[in-house]
Amino acid sequence: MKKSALQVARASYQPKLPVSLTGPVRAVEGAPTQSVADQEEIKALFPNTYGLPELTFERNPNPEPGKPVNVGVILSGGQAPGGHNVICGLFDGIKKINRDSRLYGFLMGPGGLVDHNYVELTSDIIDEYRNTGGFDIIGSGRTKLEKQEQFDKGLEILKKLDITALVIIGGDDSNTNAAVLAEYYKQIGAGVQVIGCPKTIDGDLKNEVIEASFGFDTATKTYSELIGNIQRDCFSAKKYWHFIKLMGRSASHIALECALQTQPNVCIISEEVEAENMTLQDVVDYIADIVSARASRGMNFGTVLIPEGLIEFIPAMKNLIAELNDLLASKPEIAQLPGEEQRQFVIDNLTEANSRTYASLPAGVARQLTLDRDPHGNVQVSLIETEKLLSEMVATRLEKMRMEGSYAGKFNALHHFFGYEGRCAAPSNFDADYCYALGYNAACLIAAGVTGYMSSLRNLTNPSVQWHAGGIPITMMFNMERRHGEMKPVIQKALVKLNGTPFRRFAAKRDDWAINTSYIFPGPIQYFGPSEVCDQPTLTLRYEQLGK
Ligand code: FBP
Repeated sequence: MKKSALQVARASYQPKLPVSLTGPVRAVEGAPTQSVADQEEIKALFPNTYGLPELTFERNPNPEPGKPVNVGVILSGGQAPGGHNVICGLFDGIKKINRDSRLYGFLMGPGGLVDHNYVELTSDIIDEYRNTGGFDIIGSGRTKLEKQEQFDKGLEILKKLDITALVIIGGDDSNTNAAVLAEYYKQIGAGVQVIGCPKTIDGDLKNEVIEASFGFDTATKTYSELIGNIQRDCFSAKKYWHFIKLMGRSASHIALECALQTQPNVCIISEEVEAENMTLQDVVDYIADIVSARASRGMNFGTVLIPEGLIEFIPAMKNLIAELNDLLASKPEIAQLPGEEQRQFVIDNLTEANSRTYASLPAGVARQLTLDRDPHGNVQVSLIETEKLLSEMVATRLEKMRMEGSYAGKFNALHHFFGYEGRCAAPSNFDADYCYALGYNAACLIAAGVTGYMSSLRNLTNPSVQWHAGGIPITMMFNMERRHGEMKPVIQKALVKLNGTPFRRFAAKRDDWAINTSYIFPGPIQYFGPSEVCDQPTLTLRYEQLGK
């Protein structure tokens, strides 16, 4: 395939490993761990992998030669910049253990393991993908690995290829499944270790021990570049309001980070909407008031950032979606019913309050809420056109204000949805280093003989050579949640904390940004040049870790 000049130059970038991983390592055990909640239930469900200690890697002055190891790798779920580097780091790591080690990639996600579709990843293939965006080296998919027959089917091919360790690169749901698989293989004595790596642009797989998921850095920098460009355009033409929906599924981390980077006129944070018990109309009124205040100062333009999961956080909608999830789980045929028939069926089968909320929704949004869930039971929020819904409602509200004499501006709205634009961008220096180190570190966890661990690097606001490498038992991140109508052990999703520094910094400034145009134009990601331009972590990470 023909390469761009940047791809060629970028191929020779050598990611910087933490010092502790630059030679032979030994694992140092910390204290035993426990899950973040529901300890007794989770302990009972994971008798073989619960309570394991955290691990830290140190340089090993007296290493023993390692035996060759055959490893399988899976990319799971949505693309995130840097996935290829995780695989490259893993490849280099297992070759460091022993040069006869082999790496097999299962194709198109977890389904590749179950259906025995794989490719051996040799150095020729690996070298083509160093520091590139995308997941195309082996493809990704959303098949949910959860049934014993899938685990057993997977074990057949692992045995055939003599694979003794499997690395699953995924988000909270995929790592949840990795832990279930680790427990099962341990319980039946399968002799296969399972290691997870924290991936997702959404930034919601993080906690006390996992500082960030990979891909968030590059994706938010890409979206912030685009938002900055739009802001410069709207500041030049002064005639449009841009409603920009940003990916991120439930959590608003992406919207918040982009707001911190670009200083838009409005950014809605779903977690705040829920905490303040706001209705959809409250959100609309909030935006309309800002549009009107700017209009009265002669500014009929602006930017509004909307997290894609907003709908799910409006309390009335949240109740509706929870009941709809159960209804769809018990009657999956609803999703196939034609338009009006489906709407009526749902209205007739919901409890009164939810039925009323559902009936009040525009037909398109109501339909989108009854579409099939993804394999993990999530509403496919990326399909709901919240940006259009909000701008239409804002226009209606402004007309009402005009009639009442409180608004006399012009309102022309344009709509954008940024998500896919950033998921396969060439990884920033941060993500290139982070991902390579996550993969290399996963190889160290394999060498340490452990299972049910997530590859972990900490101290991420410092240069990568100073990061702390180790492993975290995945069960440590578990709590019980309702999924598909049943209580299940899952990794707790990290939502935006309203008492956290990133949100507080935003909240302290937003009234100023609303009225005074204070846009920032971050420009494109830079891969070569001064460190202050190329190597800055996200503001979210900086504020969370350093408080400033
Ligand atoms: P993951 O949680 O699998 O990392 O996916 C993230 C994401 O990009 C979400 O932000 C978005 O809602 C979803 O994937 C879109 O899914 P799809 O790729 O199936 O269209």
